[in-house]
Amino acid sequence: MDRDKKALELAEGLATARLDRRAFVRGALALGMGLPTIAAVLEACSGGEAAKEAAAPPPAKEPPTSAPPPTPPMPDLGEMEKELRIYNWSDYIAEDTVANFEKETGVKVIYDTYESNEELVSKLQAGASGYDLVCPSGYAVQVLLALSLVEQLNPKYLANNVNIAPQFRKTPFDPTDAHTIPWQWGITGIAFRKDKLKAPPDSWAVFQDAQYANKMTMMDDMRDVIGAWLKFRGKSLNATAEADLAAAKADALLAKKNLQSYVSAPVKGQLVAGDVWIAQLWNGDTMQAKAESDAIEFVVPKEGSTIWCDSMCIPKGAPHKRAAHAFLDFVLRPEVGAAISDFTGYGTPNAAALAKMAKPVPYPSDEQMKLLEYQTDLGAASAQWDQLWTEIKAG
Ligand code: N2P
Repeated sequence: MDRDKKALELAEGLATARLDRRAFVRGALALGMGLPTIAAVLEACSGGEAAKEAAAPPPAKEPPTSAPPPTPPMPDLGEMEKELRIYNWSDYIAEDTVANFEKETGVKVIYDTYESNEELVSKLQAGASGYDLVCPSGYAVQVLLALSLVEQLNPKYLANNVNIAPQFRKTPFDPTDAHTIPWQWGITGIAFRKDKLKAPPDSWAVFQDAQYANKMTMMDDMRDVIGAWLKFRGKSLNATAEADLAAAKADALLAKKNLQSYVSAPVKGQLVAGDVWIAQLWNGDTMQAKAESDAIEFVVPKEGSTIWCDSMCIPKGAPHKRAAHAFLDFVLRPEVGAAISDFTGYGTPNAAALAKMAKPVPYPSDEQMKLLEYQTDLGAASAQWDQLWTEIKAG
């Protein structure tokens, strides 16, 4: 049986309740299905409610219309452990955050980094990762929840969660706020060296301009690369129509001839060194590079782009849950949250921290939001997106 047939069988199994969500995700990962696809199928089989919500900016917290069902009391987490293991995206925390936490609590922190949601999920799925805190993007949270790989948070230890801005509560991927604490939000766009270019780029078309061949990179990220080419043609970055995807593939292959590579955060060094002049990149990482070379600028292409939010959560079976909660409550302090976002260059979902930032990143205005889109359910076209990305990378 070929891969497409197997994928279809899995999706049907989920839709007809022959497979539960956990069994579906295990099978899909074993088949090599991408996380965006898995999240999309889960979304489709849940009636698409989350996707409808996610199409709009994060909703404000509404007061409950009826009394919530009684929940069993959360277990006490006991004494603070001596150690804490954190697994986070690279360059996504202030330089002294961990040291300050260690000094205050006496807890020893082991801090490792990753470059993609796929890397994170496969590490957790392999089991016994030993990590106590991780930071997936929205659709990866959904996959981890379906795999029962996330612990519920105990609000008793999170007094500072009152600082979280209403826009970042009750998100589509954690509708009851039971599992995640929002970490940073950001935007995908184009980083460039203004000293090397005749004019600043203002369109995704720049990646198809042969005069910059071998001086450009795009991110190693299916949703952002195909999404960029969809926006370029005036489509939603969640488009599923065959003709739209075919056009995106053609555009991506035209651009690929000019690219040095597909690379995400590590491109910063190449931008600073001047080996890369134009890179598809996130806004915060661009600001970090700019701190080393003032010639670096960031632009959101006129055709539009992606906005996203990543969240902290505790993997199932984490050995140091008390210390994990202590760290979350520590980073939810206004001054700690402000220091993190001042370093990363990303937006903070912490309203009290935003007020204290030296270089505040304001939430996008309604006008800017017209250019930005959250990634949502790809529906029946998910497998096609996976296939397209494979073809683009091989092409
Ligand atoms: C990495 C931060 C970007 C996270 N430096 C993208 N979700």
